[in-house]
Formats: sequence, C-alpha cells, structure tokens
Amino acid sequence: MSITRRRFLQQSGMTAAALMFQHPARRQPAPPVKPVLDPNTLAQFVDPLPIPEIARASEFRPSPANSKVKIPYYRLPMRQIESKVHRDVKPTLLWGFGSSSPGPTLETQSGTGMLVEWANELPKTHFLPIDHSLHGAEPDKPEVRGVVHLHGAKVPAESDGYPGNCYVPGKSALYYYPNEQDAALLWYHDHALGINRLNVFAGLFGLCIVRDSEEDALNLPSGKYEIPLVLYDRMFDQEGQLYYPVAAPPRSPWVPEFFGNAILANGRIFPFLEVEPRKYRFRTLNAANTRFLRLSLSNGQIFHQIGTDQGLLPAPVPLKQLMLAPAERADLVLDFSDYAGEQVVLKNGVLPVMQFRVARAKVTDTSSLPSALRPVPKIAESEAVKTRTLTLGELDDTKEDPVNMLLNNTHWSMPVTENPTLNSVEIWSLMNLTEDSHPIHLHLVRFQILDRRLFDAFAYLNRGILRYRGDPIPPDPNEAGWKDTVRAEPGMITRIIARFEGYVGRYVWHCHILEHEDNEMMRPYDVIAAR
Ligand SMILES: [Cu+2]
Repeated sequence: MSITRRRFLQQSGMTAAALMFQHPARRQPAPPVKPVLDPNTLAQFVDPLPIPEIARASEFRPSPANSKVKIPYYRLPMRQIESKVHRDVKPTLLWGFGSSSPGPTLETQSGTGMLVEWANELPKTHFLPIDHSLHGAEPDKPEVRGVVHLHGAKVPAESDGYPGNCYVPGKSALYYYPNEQDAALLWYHDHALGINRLNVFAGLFGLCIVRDSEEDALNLPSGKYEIPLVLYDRMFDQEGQLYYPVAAPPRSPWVPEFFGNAILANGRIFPFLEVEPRKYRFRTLNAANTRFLRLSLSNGQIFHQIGTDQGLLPAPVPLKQLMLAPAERADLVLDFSDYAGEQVVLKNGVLPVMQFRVARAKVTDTSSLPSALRPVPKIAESEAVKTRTLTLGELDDTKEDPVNMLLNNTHWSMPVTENPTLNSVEIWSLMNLTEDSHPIHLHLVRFQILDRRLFDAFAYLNRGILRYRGDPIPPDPNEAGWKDTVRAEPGMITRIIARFEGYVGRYVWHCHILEHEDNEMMRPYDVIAAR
C-alpha cells in the first residue's frame, strides 16, 4: 500500500493536503512478543505446489427451485486443522474446510444449482486476538462464529452469508446456489461480523469454479494444465504458528492493516510446480487481508490475462506485471514453450513467490489462446436511473478509540441508505477521501468500471467543494470486463455501473481490506422490488 500512497502523492502533488490525511491515530502494531519467523531463512522451492482437491457431492437432493430436478449436495465443515506451510516449518494450526486451507474447490456448470451445507465444527475458543470493541464482536458475543459467503455468486439473499447471520460451533447453514451466471472464478470465505479478518486469516477460504459451454468451446488449457493459484501473505512465529499483530491498547487490539512477510501459494511458502513447455491457465486469486499483489515473472516474459473477477475479458490482455487487490481474481495464460529446461520464478514485487520448473522435452500443445474471448457489452450510462456519490473515509473518534473506516459516513448499524430497485441500473461514484486504495466489493451483482478521476479531496473535506484535478481515466484494459471488486484509488472518484438483477433482499457492500471491513467499512444494502 505504500506504493499507492507514494503514487498518490506523486500524481496529486498534494503533499500538504496529504499530510492532513496522515491519520493521527493510525495505529502501529505493537512489537511482537516473540520473534517472528524470517522467510528468508527458509530454503526456496523445496515443496511442490499443493492443488486443492475438487469437492465431491455426497448426494443429490431436490432443487429448491424445482423439486423434480436433483442437484448436488456438498457438506463442507469448518474445522481446526494442522498443515505444513513449508518443509522446514513445524505444522501450523489453521482453520480450514474439511482437512485443508484453502478448502476443496467447488466446481460447477453455469445454470446447474448446488446445495452446500456449511457446518461450523470449529472449537469454542478463538486462537487469534479478538477486538471486543468492534461492532458484532462485543464481549457478550460467542468468540467463535462463522458464516460463509460465496464471493461473486449471484445468489438469493438468504444464501448470501449475511455477516450478522454467523453461527456457533455445532450449527450449520444449508445454502442454495443457482449458479445462473457466466463462467468465472468465485471464492468462498468466512464473513462473520467483527472477526472476519481473523477467521479468513486463520484459513477459512476456498475456490469455486463456474464453467459454461461458451468458455468450454474456447479450448483454453484445461485439465492438468489449468491450475488454481490462491495467493496471500501471513506471518509466523518461530514455532511455525500464525502470528497476527495487535495494537498497543490491550482492550482494542485491532490494527488497521495486516502485512505479512511470507507469501503463500495454495498454502505453501516458496513452492515449485513442474510444468511442460506449453500453455497453462492459472486461476489466480488474491486472498490476502490487506496486501495488494504486484505479480511478474523473473525472465520478464509476457503473460496474458484472459479473465477478471466475473469471467472472460473480451480479448486477452498482454501483461508484464499484474496488480491484484485483495479479493480480485485474474485468469492468466502463461506460455512456457520458449523456456524448455529453464526455471521461471513468479515474483511479487522483487520477492519470489513460487518457481516453475519447465521440462526439457518438447510437447504438442493443442490448447488455444483465442484472440477473441467473450464480448462484454457496455452498460450505457444513459440507462442509469440513479447516481449515488458514496464517500470512503476514516473517522478518528477520540485519542484512544479505534479509527473507524466509514462508507458514506455511516456506520454498519445505521438504517440502509443504498436501496436500488430490482433490474434497475445505477452508477456508484466512490469518492475516496483517504490515503489508501480500497478494494470495494458489491455482493450479488457484477459491474463495469466507467472511469477514475482525480479530485481535490482537500477542498472537498474543508469546503465541501467538488473540484476535479484531471480528466476521467478509463479502466485498465485488464479491468475492462465484468468486475465485482474495484480498486477505489486515493484522491480519486471511481465510477462503476451495475444492473441490480437477480433477487430482492438484503446484501452488503464493503471494502475488502478485511481490517477495514471489520471496523465499519461495510454497509447493508437492499435490492427492492419494482412498484
Ligand atoms: Cu478499505
């Protein structure tokens, strides 16, 4: 995030104003009680990249939408597990689904519904530092609670995993996913109110791949040449146990962000993957709490992004570097055919994440990287019946109290203010008054990015004047598809356009920096029936 801050200063030339954004109460984590593990002391590329298993339906049950149709039923229990994050690190206590973190990958075809029973089989005590001053995590609430949201799913509200609907060990929720949406990489993760950052940090997440015939017909690399890649950062103590920092005030340990010194790929530090000299498809997710990833390959080779959060882009976008905010997905094609016998390292910034060992022997690659993928028809701005200007801000209560991160200056518990009508189109103008980039996620819907535009946040904060400082900037080519999470950059107004289709009911929109989300940067919203 320091990069975005620096870039903001460079772009805006607003040093004086930016100083104002320097939050007086921005907390630094207290020094760790025990020394943390330095990943630089670990041997690199000694563990194979784990591939999460594909979830298997245990039975078929009548669909809630049509009792004559039987659909797969899965049971995925949240459990405390132990897992090796590296050959030379002792097993780490984690929370996962079934026996792994990331949990098993759900795989489904568009239009084929599925039932998932998310069972809470966790212990009754949490092993990470709960802040009982945060909304939803008050001392009278059970320590361990969970509720699962399938990120990117177009789903009835009762199956969306509303944060307030979290439940305790011994309980479960049966959710119905119609999967009536385009092929895309979704992901499931805990969404419990007030402790979401800790539950996800503990390991409660996994992937869900929706496929469809249109995508299948493209002949993209598939089978063993299609690899899920879940990337996130963590910190460990010398015993190999997760370390989550705390702020100095003992009664409010919440920290405004988490940056770990170790990057994990599918649960391993510095793994390797043996590949053939041919094309591969990597279904990539940034599952970090806070960290933005800046991915590239050590040999400088170009790779192609073919899809974004909600599926295929109109055409492949060649990239040398990819920025991925928390919760964003990138569907990537890497072609190793020119690198037989070589080793290629996937890097985040300058640091290694994992290694590809390209085999020497030539192979025949029958897969394709088509020049046209799937059209993404633009939603016309003229279709919008409403434009909402929504601020992203920080609030400093008093000297001692935690900073709140607020959407539209409203707290989680205040009455709903965003209430789009079913099937209507709206433009949401996200006005970022902070010094951070916030990845904003809307549940239920997919949207398109219209543009980003620098504005004078200082004038807005002090005098309520909206003054632009530049022309609208169109989204990057690799953002010009269907999205469900967007980087709202500091000092900018980011405009998105969405059709609120699917279902009426209560959903949420929030910042996907989980530390922010847990501290008020989340709001309920209602999709209401047309009159
Ligand atoms: Cu945020």
